Parts: sequence; C-alpha cells; structure tokens
Amino acid sequence: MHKFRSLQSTPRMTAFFFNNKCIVYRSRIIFVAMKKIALLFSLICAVQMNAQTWQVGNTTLTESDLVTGLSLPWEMVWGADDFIWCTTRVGKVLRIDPSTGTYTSVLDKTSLIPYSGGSEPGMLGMTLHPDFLNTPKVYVVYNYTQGNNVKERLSMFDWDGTSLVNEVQLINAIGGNSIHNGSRLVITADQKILMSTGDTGDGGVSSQNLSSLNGKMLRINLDGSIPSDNPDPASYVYSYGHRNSQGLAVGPTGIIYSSEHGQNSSDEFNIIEPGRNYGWPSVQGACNTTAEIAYCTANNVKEPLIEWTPCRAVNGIEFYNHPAIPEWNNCILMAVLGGIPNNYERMSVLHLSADGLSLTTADVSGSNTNSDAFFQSFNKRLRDICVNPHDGSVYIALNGSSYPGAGPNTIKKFQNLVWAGVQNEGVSQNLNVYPNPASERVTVEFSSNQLGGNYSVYSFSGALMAEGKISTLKNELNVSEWSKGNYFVVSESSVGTTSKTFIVQ
Ligand SMILES: [Ca+2]
Ligand SMILES: [Ca+2]
Repeated sequence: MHKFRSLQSTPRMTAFFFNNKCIVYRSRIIFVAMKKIALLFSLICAVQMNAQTWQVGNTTLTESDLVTGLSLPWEMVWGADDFIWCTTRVGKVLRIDPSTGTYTSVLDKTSLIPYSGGSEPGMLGMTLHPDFLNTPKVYVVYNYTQGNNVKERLSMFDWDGTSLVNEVQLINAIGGNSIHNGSRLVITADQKILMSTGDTGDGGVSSQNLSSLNGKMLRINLDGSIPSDNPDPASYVYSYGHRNSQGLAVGPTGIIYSSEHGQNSSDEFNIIEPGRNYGWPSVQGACNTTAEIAYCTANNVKEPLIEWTPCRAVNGIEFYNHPAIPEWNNCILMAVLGGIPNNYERMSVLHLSADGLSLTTADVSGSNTNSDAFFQSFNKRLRDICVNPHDGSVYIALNGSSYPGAGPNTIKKFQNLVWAGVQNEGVSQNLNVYPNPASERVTVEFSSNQLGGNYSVYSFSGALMAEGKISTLKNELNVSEWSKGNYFVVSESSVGTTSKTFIVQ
C-alpha cells in the first residue's frame, strides 16, 4: 500500500496506469481464464464427487443417480423394450429410459390406493408378459379399499405405446391390511405368474388356511385362470405357510427363490416348491426348536436356505449372471430395508452353488465390513434391484431412511465402466438377430469389422446359452430346445462390445 502511494506520485504514473490498465485487462483475461479453470476444476470435482465408486473384488463399480425425486419406487423390471418399468407404492407405474433417466407415468391409480405414509399398502409387484414385444401386457398388484377393508388385486393391462390401458382384473378381493400385503410377481419359464401374498398381520392364521389366498405363493395362468397342474387344480395356492414375502426371482434352471420377512427373528431365503408348507406361524426360520422339529416332521415343512436374526427386513431379489461383474455371477442380489430399527440397510450378495440348490457364502454376519454387504453407507432402505441385461449394470431403488419409507427417493445405477464397450451405437446397428421372435432357428448377423471377435448369447435370467468366435458374418443358432423368453447376444471385438435382444417363443 505504501509502495503504491509512492508510485502514484511518480512521473511514471500515466505509464503506470496505462500499464496498470493493461495489467488489469490482462488480469481480467487471466481472471476469466482462471474462473473457467476453476469451473472446469469444480466440474471435474463434481464429476469425481458424483462418481463414487465401489469395489467388488477386482471390479470397480461407478455409482450415479439414474432418477431422483421419486415417491417410493417399489418394483423395478427391465422390459424387453429396454426401458425400466417401475411401480411406486403411492400408485403409479413409471417407464424410465435407462440411458437418460427421463420417464413418463404410464398408469396412475393414486386415487384408488389406500396409501398412507405410515403403513404398507400401495401399488406393489409388477411383471411384463414374457413375449412383451409381441404381446405387450403388464401385470400389476395393488391394494384398494372395499367398504372399510383394504383388499388386494392382480390386474392385467395393455401397453398402447403411451399408457397402460384396458385393465382386466384377474384376481380381486385378496385380503389386505395396513401391513403384510406382499407382493412380488414373477413369470416362470413355464409361462405361469407367481404372486406372493402376505398374512395381513393375522398372526399366520391365513397362512395355514388353504382356502385363503393370504400368506401364500399363488400360481396363475397368464389369462388369470387357475393352472390345471397346480397342487390343487381348483386353487391358485402353490405353497403356503408364508408370512410376508417381498422378494421373488427365477434362476436359470427354473428354481424359484424368495425372500420373506420374519417377525422379530428369522428373516428367510427360500426355494419355492409346489404344495410345500413353509411353516409360519408355528415355525420361524429353520426347524430348530423342540416344538418346531415336531411340527416340521408332522407337516413336511420346507426350511429356508438361510435365515437372519434379528430381522433386517429382506426385500427385492434378483438373480445376477453377467460378465460385467464376474464376482457376482451366479449370485442372488438382495435389497435389504434395514428393519424397523433401521439397522442393516444394505444390498446383500448370496452366492449360489453350481446347481442353485444351496448357498456357498452369503452376507449373514450383519457386519458392515462383510465383503458381501454393499451400500450400507447410504443409510437408506433398499427396496428393489434390477439388472441391465446388456451391460450388466445394477439399479437400486431407495425408499427413504425410516420405516415404512418416505420420498423423495433415488434410483441409483452401478456400472462397470471398464467392461468393454458398453456403448457403441454405430456398431450396435450392425448386429442383427432374425427372425425375432424366433422358435426354431435364429440368425445372428455381424458386421465385417466384428470378424475375429467373440459372441455370447445369454438368457435374461443370466444363463449362457451359446458362445463362439465370430468367423462368419451370419451365424445360425438352433433355439428349438430353449425355453420361451427373452435372450440377448453380445459381440465383443476390436470395434467394441454391442448387444441385441431377441425372443424365443
Ligand atoms: Ca418359513
Ligand atoms: Ca426356527
């Protein structure tokens, strides 16, 4: 300051000011440049801050927010149209573009649904027709009010390209309540709907009553009728003795897996078999008390593969098998809400044996350092999981930080960016599969720049169906023995990786 004053008094002042202006001018450029650099730096920082990564063995997953500001996303399904279909418990079905996160509401039942922030009813399970591209039907479970009672309904809708229309109510007046309404939906390889229902909080009376549809797994034809090969051909009941299952997944060999809420202890992970009794309310978890052993022996009770005590509120499950995250191959990914005390929020990884009939390792300890426990640090209820069949990304729907959940909520995406060529639009147009749908033979046509690479064909449930070297432009596959359903082919070559879905019917 003192030096500046002395300079001002000198004859060089003009020059100085001239120079000073120059300096100021230059400084402005530098300042602007520095601002840009700072902005760039902050953007990089922001990207880095957003680009939280998670380590899964040797695989690094990059986290991003696909959608924010949702109200209680409940079920997520990857559609054959390559959109994520999502129910929200408040009563909407959303169709989300997985590449941008933009979405449209395609069904709105909010005026019908007895949603309450403090209880559990709402729009719950959903599944798409197994041949959705040709038969665009969507199945949805939601609660509604009849008189003073909460009920539950399974409905089928047509997708008209804009909305879900032409509702057909397939099963009405299933018991509902403020708690324990289930309900997940899957479609099995034999084209039957499987629906889980809760015991409506009746202590398990309905679970053991074969004339009640509550506390059950129901098996339903795609048109809503009772399958003639059900355990009782006059009943939807497929298995019983359930408390409140909110997780269903089908493995590659057709095994049906289910997660189920325990009361205070013994959350369960089950394999569902026809006609079996799963024990509730006489048995919780394994048959391991004197009374349970006696009951299990007398009633041929099917025990869970694993149980968790205290309850951590096990929820949506998904079978994973994709080269993008090899550490999770042949695993069940399970969303865990964290229970009423809000402990144990996480995604648990359950490693299946080769035959899928047992578990080799799993996140059972409750420890946050368990290598099969992920995303505990969100301190949010994890409601459901969905997998991108093309690039192996995993999507997780969060439901707030306390029971039973509150918005605004986020769907997060976890992607292995290293897994070769997750994006290569130019090449993807050069991979063709026809006829689509196929029933006997399907031709996979590659572009010449993919020659020398490798191709693999997977089912949507993750089973490797075929693989080989790309040595000819056209490769014919015999699919006559394959189960009906959705498949995709992946080509990996020097120009990148690309994939295409197709249907076997
Ligand atoms: Ca049980
Ligand atoms: Ca027990």
